[in-house]
Amino acid sequence: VVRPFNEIPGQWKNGLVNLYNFWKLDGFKNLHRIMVQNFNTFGPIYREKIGYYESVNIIKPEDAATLFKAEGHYPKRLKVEPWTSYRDYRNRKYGVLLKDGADWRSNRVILNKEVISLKMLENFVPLLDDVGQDFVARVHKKIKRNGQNKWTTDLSQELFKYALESVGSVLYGERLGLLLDYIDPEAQHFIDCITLMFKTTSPMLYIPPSVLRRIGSKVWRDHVDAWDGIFNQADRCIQNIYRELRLETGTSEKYPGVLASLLMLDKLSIEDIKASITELMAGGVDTTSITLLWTLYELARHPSLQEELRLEVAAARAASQGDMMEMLKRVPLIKGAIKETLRLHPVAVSLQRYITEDIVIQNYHIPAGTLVQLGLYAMGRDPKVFFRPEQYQPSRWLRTETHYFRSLGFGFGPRQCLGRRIAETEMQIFLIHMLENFRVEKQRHIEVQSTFELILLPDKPIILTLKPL
Ligand code: HEM
Ligand code: 2DC
Repeated sequence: VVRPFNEIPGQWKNGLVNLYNFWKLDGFKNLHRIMVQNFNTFGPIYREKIGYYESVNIIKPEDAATLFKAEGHYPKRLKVEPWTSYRDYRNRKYGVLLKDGADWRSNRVILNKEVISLKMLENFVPLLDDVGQDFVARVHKKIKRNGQNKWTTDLSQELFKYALESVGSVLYGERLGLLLDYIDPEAQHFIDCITLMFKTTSPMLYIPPSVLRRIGSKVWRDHVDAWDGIFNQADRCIQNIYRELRLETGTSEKYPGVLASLLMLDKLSIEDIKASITELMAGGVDTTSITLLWTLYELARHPSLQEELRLEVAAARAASQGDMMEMLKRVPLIKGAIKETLRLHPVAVSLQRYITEDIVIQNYHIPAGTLVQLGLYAMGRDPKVFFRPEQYQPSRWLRTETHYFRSLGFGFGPRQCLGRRIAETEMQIFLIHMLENFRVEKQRHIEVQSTFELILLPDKPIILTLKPL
């Protein structure tokens, strides 16, 4: 017999007491580890209430399948209130990230064609390949300048620039110039604002932003400043393209970028376009750059794997005579490495949906309307789900191990990451160019772990050494 909702194990009776305990455990930074602990204590399903935020948590791929079958026609995630509050406060429209219902769907369908369809890849690849080439040229130059034939550094700032340059070139069809010697201080400010925006979101997840706003708390004010900086910079980029488009005469052959394509298509209002382009630009920086940093870290820790990947890239280069579109079809292990990085170091601790129908998971009844979370970080490290989960093994994604609902770093279904295609391509191209040019090493033994700042980030700087081959 199916057991009732109220019998699901966990601590969900007193949200305020739980919030206090959570805060005492420094839970804001440790959310992912607390989730692992809860699964160890309660088993593969538990119910939880922290503050006013209530959910059922699951960890099994089979249960994830049940969850996503019940997501309905308008899949809905946990609402990140600080983000919607900011827009309400400043009277700005929600983009596809924050919209829900029919409005979300009609925008998303149009954006899908321009942003995530396979057809667009041939437009994106040459742009992203240029950025990749400029990045390695920039690293070579840094190495020449310091005169030691190697460069030891925390690459994160460089990777932020690479990521923003990549997503910018796809969105705007032109270069922002972030890989040049002297960069626009406004662009650097944009990067800093995104980091601050994520950092100030997590403490506000459990306390209503309206309360923090009323008491004039610093975290809310910093959050507003961060989003203001993001929107101002995105507005400047969007205005530039808009102006150029009006001055343009005749039709050029060149792919004009996502923004210009959407403007010419004329199916979304300008305000809707601006809102989603801003989200894409902001969503495209810390996500891919941190994933690339984790990947370089893993490659530095596994030198023979690094060589194996280098051989794959060399063979792909030879077989495709340098045509990047062709090359990307011949690097399965590179793609496995990215999946493997997202398994151990996911950007998102969890995936969530409000289910639209009653379901049964682990023999418990869960009513429609419940927020159900798949613990993505916990699942990636669960020995019942992955064989030897602690080992970084890109080849597991090529072999017979089942992949059923196991590769979920970008989410699932119609509400999955809109930037997925851009992110994957940008990361594959980065790794190809880096492996062709440098050996990555790391000093001594420093264990780096994740810390939760809305997205998962390394808890200390990752220092790597790049040596020209
Ligand atoms: C949504 C992960 C890069 C833009 C999401 C979601 C995840 C995710 C897990 C939620 C999906 C769901 O609920 O099923 C990642 C990872 C990235 C990445 C792991 C890179 C390693 C990017 C990039 C962009 C982007 C580069 C922009 C170009 C978005 C947007 C959404 C989203 C707009 C909301 C889509 C919607 O609600 O319809 N991402 N992302 N992401 N991501 Fe990403
Ligand atoms: C954070 O408990 C933990 O891709 C919360 O590019 C539940 C939650 C809800 C939504 C998730 C968020 C978590 C992590 C960051 C995600 C976000 C949806 C989209 C966002 C996964 C798991 C992200 C990083 C987007 C951000 C775009 C934004 C900067 C405009």
